[in-house]
Amino acid sequence: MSAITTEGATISQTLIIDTIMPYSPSQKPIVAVNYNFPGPSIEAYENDTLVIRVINKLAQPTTVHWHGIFQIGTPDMDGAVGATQCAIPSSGEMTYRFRAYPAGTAWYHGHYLDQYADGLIGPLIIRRRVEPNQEQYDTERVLTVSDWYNDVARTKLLSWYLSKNNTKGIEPIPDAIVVNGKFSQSLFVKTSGATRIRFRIINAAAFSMYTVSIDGLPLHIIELDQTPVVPYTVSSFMINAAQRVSFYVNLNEFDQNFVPPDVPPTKSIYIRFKADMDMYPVDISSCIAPYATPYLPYPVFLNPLYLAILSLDSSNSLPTYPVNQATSRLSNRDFVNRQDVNILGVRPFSQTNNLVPCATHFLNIVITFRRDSNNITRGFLNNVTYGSDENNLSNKSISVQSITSDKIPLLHQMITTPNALGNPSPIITNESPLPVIQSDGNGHYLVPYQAVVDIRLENKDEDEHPFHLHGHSFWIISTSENPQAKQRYRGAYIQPDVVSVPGSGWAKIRFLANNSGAWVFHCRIEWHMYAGLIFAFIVGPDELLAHGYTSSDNQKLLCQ
Ligand SMILES: [Cu+2]
Repeated sequence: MSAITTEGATISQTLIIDTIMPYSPSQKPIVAVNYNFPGPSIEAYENDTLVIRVINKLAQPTTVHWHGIFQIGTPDMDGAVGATQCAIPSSGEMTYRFRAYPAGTAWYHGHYLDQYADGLIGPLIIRRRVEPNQEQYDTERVLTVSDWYNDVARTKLLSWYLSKNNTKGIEPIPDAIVVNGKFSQSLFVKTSGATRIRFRIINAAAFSMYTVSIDGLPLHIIELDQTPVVPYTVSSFMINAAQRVSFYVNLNEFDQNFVPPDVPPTKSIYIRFKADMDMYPVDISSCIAPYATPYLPYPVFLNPLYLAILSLDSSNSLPTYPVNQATSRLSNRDFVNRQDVNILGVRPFSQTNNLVPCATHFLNIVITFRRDSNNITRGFLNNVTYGSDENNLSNKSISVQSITSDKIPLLHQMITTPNALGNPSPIITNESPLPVIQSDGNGHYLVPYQAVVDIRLENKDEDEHPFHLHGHSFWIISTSENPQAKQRYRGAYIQPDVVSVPGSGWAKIRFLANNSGAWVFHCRIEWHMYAGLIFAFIVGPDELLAHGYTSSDNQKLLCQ
C-alpha cells in the first residue's frame, strides 16, 4: 500500500508508451507502459490530483483513458480519442491532470484503436481514507486478467475481423489468458504471512469474460467497479470485460476437505480464471490443440482454464491436489454457492448515500449485428454503426455510408462551435411518457445538464455485451435476468460503470447527467467497439460554456 499522503496531495507519474517483446521466442510486440506489461499500478487517495505525463514512443499515435474516473471539470482529460482529444502523435506527449475521484479500483488503458488489446493496460487504485470493510483484511493483491493474442491486434486481428473474409463476423479468439503478465501456472501470488487478503480483480481483456474462484475458500465480495458493497459471499463470480471486483478471503476459512486425505498437506492453492467458452465463436472444448478451424487464419490454442498459485508459505510449491479437484468438490461447500453475472443481489454498502432519483428522460438503444452494404459484419446501435478513426468519431449508417469527419474532437466542437453541432433536444414521443433523448444521426445524443436518463439496452444479439459509460457511473435498475430487481432493490441499486447486457435480453440503467462534456458509451469488448457499438453523449453544453470552460493549450497543440 502507498504511504498516507495529506488531503489533496499531487501525485506525479510519467508513463512511457513503447513496445517490448518479453515472451521470447514470441516476436509479438506488446504495447507496454514503462517497459512493463501490464503497466505500473498508479495509486492515489481520493481527491488527490493526478498529474500523469504520457510520452508516446510508439510509431503510431496513442491516448490513455482512465477508466472509472469521472473527470468532473476536466472533460478533456478522459483520453477518448475523437470525443475528448486528438491523439498524442508518435514522439509526442501529453500531461493528463485530473482529480482522483471517485475512489475504488479503477484502471487505465489505451483508447486509440486497439492498443488496449496489444497490452496498454494498468491498474489505477484510488483509496479511501477509511475503506468500508477495511477491518476484514490485512493486505491486498491486484490481479489484472486479460486475453493474450499471438498476433498483433492492430495490424492483423482487427483488419481481419472487419474484413469481407470474416463472413460470419466472428471475433478473434484469444490464444491464452494472462494475469499480471504471466501465463497459466507461472504466477505465484504470495500471502506473505497474511491470513486475510483483499483481492482487486480487474478484467482488462479485449474480449473474454471469466469465472473467478479460489480453491476451498469463500470469496467475500466488498466492491463492484467502484461501489463498496455489503459483504456478499460466493464460491465464484463472473467478471466481464472492464469490470472490477474486490473481495477478501480469510485463509482460516479454508475447507480442509478440499485436499484429499491421500495427498500430502498442500502449501498452496489455485486461483482459477475460467474463460466463458459460450462467448467464443467456435467450440473450444471440442478442439485438441494444435488445430486450425477452417475459417480462422491463425491457430487457436486457448486453454480456457487459467491457474495462478496462491502460495501459503515462501516455497513457491504447486498444490499437492489434482487440478480437477475443484469441480468435484464445489457442490460440497457449506457456504452459499452462487454465481451471478451482474451480481444484482449485491447491495451498496452505504444505502443512505444512494437514493436513486426518478428518471426525467428516456432512451431506448437496440443492439444488433449484421452485414453492412460493403458486406462487412458490423454492430449497430439503433440502426447506426459507428467507427472511431484516428481523430474523430465518425459514423456509417444504413442510409449514409460515410460522413466526412472534420478532425475536431466533439468536446472541442462543444466549446468552439456549439451552434454548429445541431443536436436535437429531447422530445415527447409514443415511446415513453418521458422526453426521449434524440440522436443527430452522427452518433451524438444531446443530454440536458442534470437530466436523469433511463437507458434501456435491448440486445437482439445472442451474445452478452458489457457496456461502459465514460464520465459517470449509473444505477442498474433491472435486467432480463433479474426483472424484479427494480421493485426488490428500489432506491438501493448498485452503481457500477459497466453493465453486462444479457444475450438476447435487456438491461435498464439510469444515470444522472451531472458532468458536462462529451462522453462515449460503448461495448467494452474491443472488437465490438470497433465493429460499431459506440456513440457519444453530449452532456450539458450550455453548462460547459456558462463556466467558460476551455481546453488546455497542450490539447490544442495535439489537434494542429
Ligand atoms: Cu459487445
